[in-house]
Amino acid sequence: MKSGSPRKSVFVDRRTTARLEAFISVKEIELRWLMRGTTISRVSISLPSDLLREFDQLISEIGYDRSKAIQAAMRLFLTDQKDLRQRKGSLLGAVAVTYDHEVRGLEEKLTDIQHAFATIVRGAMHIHLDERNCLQIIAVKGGAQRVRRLVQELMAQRGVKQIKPAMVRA
Ligand code: NI
Repeated sequence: MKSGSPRKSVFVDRRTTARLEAFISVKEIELRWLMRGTTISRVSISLPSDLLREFDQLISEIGYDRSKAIQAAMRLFLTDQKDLRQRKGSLLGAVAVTYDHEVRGLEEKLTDIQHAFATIVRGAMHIHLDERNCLQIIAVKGGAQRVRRLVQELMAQRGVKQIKPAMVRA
């Protein structure tokens, strides 16, 4: 029912009511069975307002609620991270980093990190996205563990918004 439209009263007889109640309790049991062993935690997190606004707008378009969308985003993040963690040997690829260049000292810090990882960082491309945001594409070639360390170091910096490692085969 659309909000604002007049409510219609629906007559439901006692037998239908009983059936509906039985149906609902079966669904409750099913739901409890599906969620067995799963405990739900409620958390409070801090987010930039513009990020939340964009997130809420998109999820309302695709019909997700916040909890469901955040769970999906967390699973995606875990998949990404696990993928990089499981890699062994020598890696070749690029790490894309978006960041806010107005964060004081961040640009210098990102350069310092690349110098500290000079044995695996082969070069970088800088793209100015808009007034505030920059994208750096860092080409890497080297040991998986070292690449992971680089990604961790970059991600730990305040003002870094997103990191996407993309490893390829030679
Ligand atoms: Ni820039």
